[in-house]
Amino acid sequence: MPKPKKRGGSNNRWVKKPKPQKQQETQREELTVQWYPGHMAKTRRMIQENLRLVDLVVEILDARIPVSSRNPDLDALVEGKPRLVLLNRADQADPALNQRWSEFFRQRGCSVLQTDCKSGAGVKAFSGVVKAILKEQMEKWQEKGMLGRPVRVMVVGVPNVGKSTFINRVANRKSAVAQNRPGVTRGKQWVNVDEGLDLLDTPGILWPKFEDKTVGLHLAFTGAVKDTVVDIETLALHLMRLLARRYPAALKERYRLEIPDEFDAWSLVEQAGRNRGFLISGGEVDTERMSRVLLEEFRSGKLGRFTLELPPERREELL
Ligand SMILES: Nc1nc2c(ncn2[C@@H]2O[C@H](COP(=O)(O)OP(=O)(O)OP(=O)(O)O)[C@@H](O)[C@H]2O)c(=O)[nH]1
Ligand SMILES: [Mg+2]
Repeated sequence: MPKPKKRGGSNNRWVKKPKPQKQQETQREELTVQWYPGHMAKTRRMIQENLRLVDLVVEILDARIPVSSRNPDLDALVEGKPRLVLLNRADQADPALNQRWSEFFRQRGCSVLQTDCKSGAGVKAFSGVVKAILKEQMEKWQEKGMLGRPVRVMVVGVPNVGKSTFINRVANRKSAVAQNRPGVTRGKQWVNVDEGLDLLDTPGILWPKFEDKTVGLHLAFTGAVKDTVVDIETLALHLMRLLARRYPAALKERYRLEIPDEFDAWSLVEQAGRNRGFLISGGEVDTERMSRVLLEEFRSGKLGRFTLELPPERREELL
């Protein structure tokens, strides 16, 4: 088994460097993901400062990882503000689990919407839901004669979850820059939807330390963490292991993998690379290329629709 080649993320002090040795289940490489650059701490302060200007906070979660994409600091950060949870990227997540997650949040008294901002599905319901949440407050405004006061909404979430795309969908125009990589939005931006609604776009934020390593991994799988701060081959190894346990049929179909009951995740990466014809001199598999392809095909949805986390009572099963 060849040694993993190039290793990324060399200059990030938060990343524990994996040992340069064969990647096997028995010598599993640890990968500790951390990414909390200065602009996230700055955004945190900006969110706090702007809170008094808004009537409601939209918390956008990634439907594929509703636990890991929930900022544990958010409750303290937006204390008391009415909140709406969006399960975005619903088109990339397991449909049955989208339903279960929506029920989970509803049972806990949260308003929740499933959205696919790529196609716009689910977005139409947004303004009605906001009005329903703010009904009493809006009636008070009317009593006070504050006619025409627009509803102001702040949109928050982890990097790359789709905040700017969501805002563009609601506004029906490309006001906010949206791209498929984390850390695109760098400052606050108000977007006026119509005379009744203003949306505030914010840069994606994470938090200083992931208490659970799985959280960091899941955020890195989905593209909420910059790829340059993690080792791509180690990340792919972990993703391969998780998918081989949970969604083996998708791997079998896309990469023609044979997955035994007792499998070695790194061998599966190699097997997939070989089947794809990713070879380098001497017939070795280009595992770095295969690792990038696996992550890209998972993130783009080419591999299928996956939800990596179940509602909490059964979450242990997936970790
Ligand atoms: N498939 C799918 N892709 C989406 C969805 N929402 C957003 N995207 C894509 O995700 C990528 C990131 O979207 P952005 O809107 O830039 O994400 P963001 O949360 O503003 O990211 P930052 O500003 O970096 O924090 C873009 O390529 C979008 O097209 C969705 O519901 N489904
Ligand atoms: Mg953005």
